[in-house]
Amino acid sequence: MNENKEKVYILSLGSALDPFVDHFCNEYKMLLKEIGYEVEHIFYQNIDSVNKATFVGKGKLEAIHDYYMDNKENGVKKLACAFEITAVQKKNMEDITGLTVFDRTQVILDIFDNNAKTREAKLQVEIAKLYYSKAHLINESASYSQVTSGGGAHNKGEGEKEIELKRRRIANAIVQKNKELEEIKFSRSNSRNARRDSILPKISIVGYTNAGKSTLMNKLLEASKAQEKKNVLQKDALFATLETSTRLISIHDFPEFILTDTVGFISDLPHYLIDAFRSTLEEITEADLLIQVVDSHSPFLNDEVRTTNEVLMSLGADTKKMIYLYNKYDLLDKGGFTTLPKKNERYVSLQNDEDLETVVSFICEAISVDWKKANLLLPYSIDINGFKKENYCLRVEAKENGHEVTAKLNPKIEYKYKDYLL
Ligand SMILES: Nc1nc2c(ncn2[C@@H]2O[C@H](COP(=O)(O)OP(=O)(O)OP(=O)(O)O)[C@@H](O)[C@H]2O)c(=O)[nH]1
Ligand SMILES: [Mg+2]
Repeated sequence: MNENKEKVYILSLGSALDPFVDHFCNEYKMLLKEIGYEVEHIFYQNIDSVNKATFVGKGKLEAIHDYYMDNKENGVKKLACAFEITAVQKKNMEDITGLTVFDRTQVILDIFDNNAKTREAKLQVEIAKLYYSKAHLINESASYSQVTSGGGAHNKGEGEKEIELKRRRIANAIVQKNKELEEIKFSRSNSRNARRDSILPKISIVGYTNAGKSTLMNKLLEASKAQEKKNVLQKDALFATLETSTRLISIHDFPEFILTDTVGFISDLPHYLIDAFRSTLEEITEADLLIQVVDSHSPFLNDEVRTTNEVLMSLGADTKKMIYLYNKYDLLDKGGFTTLPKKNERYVSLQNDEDLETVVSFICEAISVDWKKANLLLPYSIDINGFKKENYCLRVEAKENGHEVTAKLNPKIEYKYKDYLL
C-alpha cells in the first residue's frame, strides 16, 4: 500500500442519510486508501438523470469549485467520483471545478495494477486498462458546448480521424497482449489438464473482496498432509488476491480435493476487469463446487452476496452447486445471527481453529452429496489409504479377509469397486 497520503474529495450520488450510500462511500474510502488517498470531504448529489456533459448538474460542480477555493489551505487538488464518467464528462468537470477528476473504475484499476504480481495478472490488468482507455478516448477538440448541443459539425472530421487511429492502435495492443496471455494460459492449463483429468473434485472459493477466501485456502493448507503447501497471500486489504492459486487439499481421512483461491468481487466491478480476467475466472466455471465466503460482520452482507452471485451469473457459473461460509463470526456481537443457518450454510470463524473441522466436513458432505453410499469388503491387496483419498469413507473395520467399509463412492471410479460390494 502507498504510505504517501494525499487528500481528496469524493463526489457521491444519493444522500448521506441513505445507509447504502454511506456504506458505498465507506467502501470507496477504503479503495482510495489502498492507493494512498485520504478523504477530506464528501459531496453528495441526487440526480434524476445523467447529464451527458457533466454527469451531475453544472450548479453542483460550481458549488464544488467554490468550496475548493474557500478551503485551499487543506491542500486537496483532486475529486474522486464514486461512479464511472466519460472522458468528456471528466474534462468538463475539471474545467468547472478546477480540480483533477478521476473515477471509481480508475481507482480499482490502479489497485489491481499495484497488486498484480505474476505476468498473467499483470497482462490482464494491462488489458483491462487498455479497454478502459479505448472506451475513454476523447476528441480533444470537443468542448462543453458541443456536447451539450449534441456535438458540432466543425472540427469533427480531423478529431474523429485521430480518435479512430488511437482506437485502432489500442485494439492492436489488446490483440498482442491477449496473444501473450493465451501462451501463458496454455502452459497453465497444461499443468491444470492433469488435474482436470484427475478424478478429484474441483472446488473454487468465491466471494466479495476481503471476506476471507485466502484465509480459508491457507487454513485448509495448514491442515493438509499434501506435499504442495505453499501459502497464498492473506491480508486485510481489498483485492489482495489477483491470481488464482490451485492446491491439492488432503485432510485426515476426508476425500482429497483440488482447491482454487480466486480474485474477490466488489459491487459495480468494472466490466473491463471481468472481460480481462476471464481466463483467470475460468477456474470458477470449471469447478464441481463453489464455496462462497461471506463476511458476516459486514452490515451489507446481503448486498455482497447478491453482487457475488451477479458476477457468477455473468460468468455463467450461477447454476453451480454452492455452499456458503458466513465467516468472521467472532466479530459479531454476542448471540450472532438470530436465524439458524440453512442446509447449505455454516456460520464460522476461520480464525478459530476449532471451526475448521466443521468447515472440512461441511465441504466434504457437499462434494459427496450425490455420491452413492455403499458397504464394501475391500481385500487387503487394495490400499485403504488410497481408497479414502478418492472416496468419502464413513466407517472402516478390519476383518479377517479385508477392510469392511461404509463409504460414499466417487462416481468417477465407482466401477473399480463393483466386485467388492456387500
Ligand atoms: N476477525 C476475523 N478476521 C478474519 C477471519 N477470516 C479472515 N480474516 C481476516 O480478514 C482479512 C482478509 O482476509 P483474506 O483471506 O485475505 O480475504 P480475501 O477474501 O482473500 O480478500 P481478497 O483477496 O482481497 O479478495 C485478513 O486480515 C484476515 O486475517 C475471521 O474469521 N475473523
Ligand atoms: Mg484473497
